[in-house]
Amino acid sequence: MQRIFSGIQPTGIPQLGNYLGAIRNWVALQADHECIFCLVDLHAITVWQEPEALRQQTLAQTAVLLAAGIDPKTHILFNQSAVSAHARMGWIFNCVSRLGWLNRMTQFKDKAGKDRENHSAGLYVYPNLMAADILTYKATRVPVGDDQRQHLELANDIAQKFNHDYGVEFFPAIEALIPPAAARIMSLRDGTKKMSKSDPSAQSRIEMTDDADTIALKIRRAKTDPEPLPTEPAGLLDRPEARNLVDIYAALAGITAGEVLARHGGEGFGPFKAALTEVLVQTVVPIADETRRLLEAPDHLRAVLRDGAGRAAEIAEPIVSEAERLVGFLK
Ligand code: AQP
Repeated sequence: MQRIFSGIQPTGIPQLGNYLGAIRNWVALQADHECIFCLVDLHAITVWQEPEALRQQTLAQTAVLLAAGIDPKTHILFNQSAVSAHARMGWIFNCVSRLGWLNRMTQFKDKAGKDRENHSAGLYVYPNLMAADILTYKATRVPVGDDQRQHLELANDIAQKFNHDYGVEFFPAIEALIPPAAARIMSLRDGTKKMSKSDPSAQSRIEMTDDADTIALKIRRAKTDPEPLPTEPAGLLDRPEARNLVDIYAALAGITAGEVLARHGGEGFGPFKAALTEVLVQTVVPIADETRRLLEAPDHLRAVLRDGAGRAAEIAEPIVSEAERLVGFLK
């Protein structure tokens, strides 16, 4: 059985893009993989987090993941900082990875923008830590959204360079599992920007704890253009907001964009948004309700994470110790 590692940052409430691009896929992969799911709090602090908010968000994300169907008994769910192997392997990889490789990472450029000098060094070396997260477990498959493709290529480069430098076949190759539909859900306010849990505007995203009224309001306010929906996907090419809403509908209903347009092409956005709200409510509201119920028992959530961290450390410790020995650290 192949081992999967995947992570999510506790930087806010998971949004629809996290769900359709990652979490939903994680739930399905549990059937035939050994899965390690991680709330990556070390990554979260690469940008400023209020300490108490970070703790609360870690618990809230745990609740959303459980509500969405993650099984913490058969698989492993924990927060990254509770297993020191990540930081140790991360440091080794900081020394294996090359500045030239990091300079090419588009996510850093997007997040840092023009104000590059004022961002943390952690944000810059984030992809090295991400490689460490995966390779600390010698995981071979990583389910992620399309935005993480470049980081996984870098992780493979780091693994290969480590193996080459130390003359061993220690780390395996990693395969990205990117869902074909819903690979990238865009902001409801700007169809050229990805939906993000830390976007300052809550109107830009559907949160996985939103109730039916909130969802309806956000979709009613979602940016669109004045034209009716086209009848063919080609008609969506230069209409990013329309395309995003069609993609969201398609991903939720498990059909293609072409099939959505076969049903709704020619409609104005009023009726289409009503239909979209309905499929969104069907998916999001049961998860939101269960999340609220789980959040009433934070001690149970903490116990789930503690148990997961213990089991994660059992896998990670021998691998990071061997990497340290290969590097030449005196044991
Ligand atoms: N808009 C998206 N569409 C599809 N997939 C997405 N993912 C994130 N946004 C979208 C996928 O969700 C997983 C977890 O992401 P993350 O929390 O580790 O970091 P992120 O990609 O930076 O997500 P956010 O919501 O945008 O967080 P912030 O606002 O903190 O930066 C990943 O597999 C990602 O591909």
